Amino acid sequence: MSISSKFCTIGLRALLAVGLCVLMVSGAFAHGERAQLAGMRMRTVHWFDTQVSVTDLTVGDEITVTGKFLTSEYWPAQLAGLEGGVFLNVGVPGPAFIRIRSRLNGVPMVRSTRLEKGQVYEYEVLLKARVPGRYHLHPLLNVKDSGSLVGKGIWLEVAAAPGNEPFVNELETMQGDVINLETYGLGAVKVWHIIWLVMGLAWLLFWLVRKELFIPRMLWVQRAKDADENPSDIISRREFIVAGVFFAVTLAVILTGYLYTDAKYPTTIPLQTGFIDVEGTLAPEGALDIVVEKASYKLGGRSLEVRAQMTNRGDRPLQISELLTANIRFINPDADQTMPIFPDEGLVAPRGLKTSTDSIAPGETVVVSLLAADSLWETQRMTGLIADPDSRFAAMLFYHDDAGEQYYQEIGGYIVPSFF
Ligand SMILES: [Cu+2]
Repeated sequence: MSISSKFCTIGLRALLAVGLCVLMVSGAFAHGERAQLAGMRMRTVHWFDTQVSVTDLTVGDEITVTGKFLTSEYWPAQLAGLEGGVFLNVGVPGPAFIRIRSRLNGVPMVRSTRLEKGQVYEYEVLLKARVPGRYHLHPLLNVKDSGSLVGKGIWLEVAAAPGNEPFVNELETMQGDVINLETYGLGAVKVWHIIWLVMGLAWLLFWLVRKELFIPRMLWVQRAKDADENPSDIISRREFIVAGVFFAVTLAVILTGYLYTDAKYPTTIPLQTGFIDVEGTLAPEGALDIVVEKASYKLGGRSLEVRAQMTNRGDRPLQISELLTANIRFINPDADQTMPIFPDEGLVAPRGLKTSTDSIAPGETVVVSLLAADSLWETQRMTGLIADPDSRFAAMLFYHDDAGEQYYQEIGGYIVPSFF
């Protein structure tokens, strides 16, 4: 493990860790997707089929991000679930795009929603490029009290508009005015900043001139207390009047601002906060019963081994093609067909999955051993699994029948770490 990754995994969280990792890790994954706990990435949201309509665009161009996710039944108990509030978004460093529209299973996601575990949701987010640059864009769910759960990132290249034209974000209000949201209301923002800066500075100046900021006054109060006097007596009449004037002016400014804005914009509606309902769909499970018997994570072998009893209840043979967990795809190279692998798609181990059984015949019950092995376990910092106080795993298993029908379902269970 390199020094940089050690620094990042030791447990320095929040800004410090982000700052360090950004400085020390190569630019490729510099915004924290690997910093999330391995168990959390495996057992919350299984993102798959993530695609963008275009990867090279110029400022003002639109781009659609589409994909699907399956919400895990193995959601960690200590983590707030999807029932409390979820907002569909994209993760990109800075306000580089604007979101024009987003849908979850066809329902507009202008507000937050609540989701169920064990359901499949299909999303679509329409964005418009705003700032030139190279971005790693992720679909993500902001989950109330849990934070952001991110899907696989895709690199996008945004070029400046011809002639460096500034970005325009125009829309028509209910009154029929066309406004540019990039500049709308900026004057008022500036005026309010100036008003409060002036007020704050004046207040500080009054006390600075008297050389009576915090420490001297604290000492005065201490001295008065020691001498058994009333510390409140140190507030002079002048100080009292000045403080009263500041208080009155502050209230007057706020009230004036409110009344002025109300008169200037009589027709407004408040920001909307309610939840939007969206129905999930069930995963297209084939006629395959899977009972996980044992799972182990081998640190040295950088592999996850799952032994499961599988029963084919259908009338067609089934073949396992892929295991997906924590956004990493382990593909069975011997499978006749797999889910599509997109050009430049990251986090794919094309030969990462080995199965002990080539295909499961109709009516057959076999114990299948699945071995998902790749250095991605290490580079994606999944090694943290061994330090999880709740050692469980979850993954998606993709399989198909001999007619080419694709199925998938979630598997999961307890996992035993192995150091050898
Ligand atoms: Cu990223």
